[in-house]
Amino acid sequence: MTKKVLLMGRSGSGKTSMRSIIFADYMARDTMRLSPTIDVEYSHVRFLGNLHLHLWDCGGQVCTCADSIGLK
Ligand SMILES: Nc1nc2c(ncn2[C@@H]2O[C@H](COP(=O)(O)OP(=O)(O)O)[C@@H](O)[C@H]2O)c(=O)[nH]1
Ligand SMILES: [Mg+2]
Repeated sequence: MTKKVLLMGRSGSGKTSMRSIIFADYMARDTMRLSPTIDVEYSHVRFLGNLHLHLWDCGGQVCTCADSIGLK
């Protein structure tokens, strides 16, 4: 099964931290070093066996993000 996951929300709210901890085995303290996401960081992960997730980690610039995923 393949799913698209959009991580959207205010800059600094913890989207990239959440992605890094869940999918890239980051320790919580390592997220202190993350820099703000510009535009969209796309990645593909295989999760829980056969679940393919297309992760769209959107920056806080909502207009840019909406543009990137074709919402405007
Ligand atoms: N106190 C606290 N800090 C957090 C939490 N989640 C993320 N942070 C910190 O907030 C900052 C911004 O996180 P980031 O994941 O880059 O936010 P994003 O802009 O939504 O991707 C980082 O320094 C993180 O370490 C949380 O649940 N609690
Ligand atoms: Mg981010």
